[in-house]
Amino acid sequence: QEYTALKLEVKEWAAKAQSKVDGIQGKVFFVPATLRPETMYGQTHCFVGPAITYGIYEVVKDETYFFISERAARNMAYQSIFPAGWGQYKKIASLTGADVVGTLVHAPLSVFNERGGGGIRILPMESVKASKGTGVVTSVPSDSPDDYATMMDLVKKAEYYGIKKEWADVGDLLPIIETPSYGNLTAKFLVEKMKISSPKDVKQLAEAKDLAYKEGFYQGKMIYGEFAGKSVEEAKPLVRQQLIDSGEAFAYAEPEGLVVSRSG
Ligand code: ZZB
Repeated sequence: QEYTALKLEVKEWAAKAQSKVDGIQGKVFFVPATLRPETMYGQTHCFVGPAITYGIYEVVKDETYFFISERAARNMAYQSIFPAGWGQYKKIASLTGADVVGTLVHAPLSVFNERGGGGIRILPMESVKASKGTGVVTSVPSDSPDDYATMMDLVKKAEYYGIKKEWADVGDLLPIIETPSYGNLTAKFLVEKMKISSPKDVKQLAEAKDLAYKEGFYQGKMIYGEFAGKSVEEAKPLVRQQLIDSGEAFAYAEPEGLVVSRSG
């Protein structure tokens, strides 16, 4: 699985994280792995698993650090993503997802940075898998049913989740992709049509995700951004390359996928 790993720079740490990051010089980036770089204009939040343990790993001493899962750090060490030697990586801090909830990060291309006072918020998502990608997930509720359902739940139960309601509630979503069957807010359309009422409706959400991927990729047309007018299929590699060229993203491969394709 070839992901686009995106660099979301920390602007302001959550209070609970502060003591654990004291003394770090340079920039720290949350690094979500995505298959949908063409949707990055609509990132509203970045999700972590509250119970997952993450690390802050050194990329360039006193300059650049990544907040990711241990597993992702190990994988990146074998993909020449860290300048240290092959297979080498260095953890300088350990934090749980719960520690970083509320942190403000700047998300490349997202129009929601401006609405959120210079960034978007790190929020909790129970269904984040530690064993997939980087364990960090960027949220695009216009086009990802999981993200839409999670965001609605966070808004509804802000107090239960221990977050400020305005962190979750970003106002009107940004239409990015127009599709013939689901309109221009595919995820909202599918969640409502399938009567998905909670992020715990995992079976239906998996089905909605499948439909959203297929319709978006094969029928979707960009209606926002530099590639507006192009098909999603055409725009996807163009947005990805633009993010990589600007230094805001890099390629990250999921090793399981490599093993499967090598052996069969
Ligand atoms: C932004 C985005 C926008 C995504 C979208 C999807 C969609 P998949 O689909 O199962 O192969 N993701 C990445 N890592 C994790 C994780 N550790 N736990 C849970 N979810 C994760 O996985 C790839 C997608 O799942 C990624 O692409 C990411 O969400 C999420 F409009 O990034 B995506 C219809 C989907 N639309």
